Amino acid sequence: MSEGLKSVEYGLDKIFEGAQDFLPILGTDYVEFYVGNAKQAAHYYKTAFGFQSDAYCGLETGVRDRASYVIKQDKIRLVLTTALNSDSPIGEHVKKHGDGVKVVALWVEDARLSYEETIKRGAKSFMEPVATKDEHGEVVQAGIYAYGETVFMFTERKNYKGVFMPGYVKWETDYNPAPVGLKFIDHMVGNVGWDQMNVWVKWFEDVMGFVNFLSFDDKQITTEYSALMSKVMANGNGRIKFPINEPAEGKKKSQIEEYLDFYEGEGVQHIAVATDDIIKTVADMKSRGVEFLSTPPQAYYDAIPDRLKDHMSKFKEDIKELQKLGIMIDADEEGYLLQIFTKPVEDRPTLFFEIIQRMGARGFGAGNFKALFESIEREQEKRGTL
Ligand code: TYF
Ligand code: FE
Repeated sequence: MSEGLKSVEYGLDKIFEGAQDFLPILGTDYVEFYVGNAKQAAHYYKTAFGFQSDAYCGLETGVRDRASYVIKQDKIRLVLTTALNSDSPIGEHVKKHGDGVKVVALWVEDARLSYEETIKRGAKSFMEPVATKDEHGEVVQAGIYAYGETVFMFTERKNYKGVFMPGYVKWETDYNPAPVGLKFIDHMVGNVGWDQMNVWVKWFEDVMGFVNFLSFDDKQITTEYSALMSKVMANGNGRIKFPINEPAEGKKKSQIEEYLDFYEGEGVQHIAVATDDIIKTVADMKSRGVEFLSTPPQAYYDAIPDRLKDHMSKFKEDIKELQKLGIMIDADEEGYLLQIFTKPVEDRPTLFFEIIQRMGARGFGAGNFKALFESIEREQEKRGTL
């Protein structure tokens, strides 16, 4: 049994017992992208990913330096923000990193306390607590730096009844493509530099009170060509999960190194979103133009019944149909999971999305790593970055 799966054997209660409760997190509040053209990005995520228009701020609402579009799908909220002039830090961020995730907002009961507790434990400040108010109430926010230039924002909204937050108006539009069944954010993965994974594991432990609940070393995550290491950090209730990847030496360039080169630093590599009908969700997204990584080979699908063993009786999906869409299947002690990965959603090979359906499994698809990384390498090959 691999080191990574050991913690799963301990069972539900034990995994998170080392987690601290000084930072209770209710959920992911929103993820904010800094982009070159927020109007077009919002259109893409509505059209291709099935998000719904929610809120807006920009010139029309009296904001002079930026425009932000808030879009929603079930519990997932994305904010697409762009600069309106050349001396904006938003523009600087886009110039350096391309489009990418700037802010991961965590929904908390008390933003001031979350800020104090994490700063006390060594967090670097991005924004001191600020309360914004309108006729619908008050939102309090405070932010700390995580890896690279990525920010974790504590968002307190218990005294707010309006759309999104003060400063935004409801985004009214006649263009409302249907949702594709995306429900909530399952995990968000960060890529960090050489020898930095354990630095960030310690940061999550010390500053955030998280625990390391799964680990994958470079022996497990390796193909003929490249390797990486990964550790999953989780909060006390296990609902917030931040895996951290570090490149490892291989014969050729690790996909993590490719990311670090093109993002010009550390940052969010992928956002995994959950669905409860992956076949429908992925078929829908494909028909709307989302590009997914290429399908694993026939041998991968031939091995599925063996891999699922005990879970085969519970397995409801049609393997042929999963194969047609390129969806991968993995199992652990507790159940199975179905997952698939998009190609990068920008021109730089940086951020991508994962669509995941958990059928009891709490792992990350370790059994799929080889097939997945080979598929990523086929893309690296085309880009000349392998
Ligand atoms: O989040 C995870 O761990 C899985 C697998 O570069 C994975 O989705 C790990 C590393 C990576 C891509 C996917
Ligand atoms: Fe993932």
